[in-house]
Amino acid sequence: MRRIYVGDVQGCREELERLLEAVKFDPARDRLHSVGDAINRGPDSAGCLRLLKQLDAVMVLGNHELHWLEIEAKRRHLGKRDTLDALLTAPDHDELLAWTRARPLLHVERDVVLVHAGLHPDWRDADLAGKATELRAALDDALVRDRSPWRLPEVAFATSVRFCDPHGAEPDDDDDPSPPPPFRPWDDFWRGERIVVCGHWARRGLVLGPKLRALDSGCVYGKQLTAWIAEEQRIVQVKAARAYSPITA
Ligand SMILES: [Mn+2]
Repeated sequence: MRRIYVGDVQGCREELERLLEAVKFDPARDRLHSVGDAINRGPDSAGCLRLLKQLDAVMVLGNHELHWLEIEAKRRHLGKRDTLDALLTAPDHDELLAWTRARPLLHVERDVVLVHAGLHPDWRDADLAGKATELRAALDDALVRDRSPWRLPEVAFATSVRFCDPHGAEPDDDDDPSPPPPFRPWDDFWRGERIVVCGHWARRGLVLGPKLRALDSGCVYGKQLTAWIAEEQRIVQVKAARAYSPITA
């Protein structure tokens, strides 16, 4: 079996389909993994989720999936740049929502951990499976109690961190311009044996480190959609269908 990890798709279904062709994806032999943010900003969020669900992909939740859950719970409204309308009225909306709600925040394998944005410096590599269970239980509890997942600091961290300090505190401002020291990209403070596969940081783009595969290469901003094939130690990219536009998140 090949494990194929794909970066932030954000509604770019056509590019996801082309990427699956480019890696010669075989559902009998391969398992697709998504870093989350499969939806929003791009043209076909419902189509992306439908495809991931149909392929029984592993997906961790990203900030855009949590945003959608907040809209469903009527705690948030659609924003100006949201492109979720067709998802909200899709004929299979309920199935897609149920599938998405059941996704984890961390997916821990023997040699790889999948997370949308990043890992907190206080978390221990040896106990990531325990942390995954803990975060999922905290999210379930918040959803059952009709409370916002954004009020759970660890859930917010996993789905939205870019810069942090050695204790995991995040700067007030975003990543443009980069915040001053002691803030550093979160992975500067993470020490673990597993390879971390993540997304979320389009402005930083594709980053390949000894233990890092940061795969958000800005497809929805007109750049590329990226896959990493673990068993082949190989990156595959397809070009975005849309023209380049400045990265805003
Ligand atoms: Mn994100």
